Amino acid sequence: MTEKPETGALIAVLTRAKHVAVSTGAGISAESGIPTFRGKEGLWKKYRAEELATPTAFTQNPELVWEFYEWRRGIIAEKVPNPGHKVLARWENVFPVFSLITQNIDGLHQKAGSTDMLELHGNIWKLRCTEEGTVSENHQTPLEEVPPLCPDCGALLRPHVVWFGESLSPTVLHKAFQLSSECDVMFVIGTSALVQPAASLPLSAAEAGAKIVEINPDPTPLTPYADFSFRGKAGEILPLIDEELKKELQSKKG
Ligand code: BV8
Repeated sequence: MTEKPETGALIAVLTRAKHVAVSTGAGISAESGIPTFRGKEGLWKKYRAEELATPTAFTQNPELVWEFYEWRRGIIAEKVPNPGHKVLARWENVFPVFSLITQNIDGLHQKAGSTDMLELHGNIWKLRCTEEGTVSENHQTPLEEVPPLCPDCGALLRPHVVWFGESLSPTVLHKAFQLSSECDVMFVIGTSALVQPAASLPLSAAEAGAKIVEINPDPTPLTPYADFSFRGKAGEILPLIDEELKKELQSKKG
């Protein structure tokens, strides 16, 4: 990052905020070494989402889809949260109400200490029985058998994630839009703002009067709607904002 971004106006908003929401995408995990989807080294460059992260692909070739998820599980398993994740974990106890909503399935927010969040698209460390619908946690890398089978009924297990063309959990989606309409500020961090319905959350927040803060090295379709736009990396920008916020809250305490 070249110059220190101007954060004064944002800090003034944050110290008055009652409810701060944060929506994250793959970019928040980029500095942890997890490839994003659309970046130059993006996951989708090697694979096409439509070929792999879809129910059709899984029905047609569960082995191939599982190879894709095994490869990602292997990458994610050894990665650790970066300073951006850690600031968001701290913010759970800084604002009167704090909500974290993520599109990511890597579990790094939990590893950083975030305890209460909405995972819009599921979690790569959870498996779901295709027959019984039961969900289990499994951190084995590599898996003992690929594709994994349900120990109870023998049916195929699938990643407990939302694929393209699949609906999100109505409960999770309803809660995400409710939080978006209630917050005073919504940070939108590390997302290309292309995938729906996640990309509509900040617009819903803005319509309800929230200030929108975007953190992204690149502009996105959301940028024109952002009240504050920081062109940079989450792992650098968030600690800067957090430092200024700490100073301001300390000075208010006297
Ligand atoms: C659904 C889990 C109803 C699996 C994922 C309306 C309009 C148009 C299309 C649709 C629509 N409604 C539904 C659709 C279809 C589709 C969709 O949105 N398609 C897109 C491509 C147009 N949506 C769906 O299918 C959704 N289902 O709506 O159900 C329905 C049912 C049937 C038919 C139609 C509708 C389900 C979507 C969920 C798909 N599952 N993940 C898996 O991961 O394997 S999506 C997956 O891709 C991620 O979870 C994430 O959501 C998305 C990737 O987006 P980003 O996170 O933004 O990542 P990306 O790489 O794109 O961008 C990274 C950003 O970070 C960049 O901007 C970069 O600049 C920035 N960055 C990089 N480094 C840093 C950084 N930022 C900060 N710091 C850094 N250091």
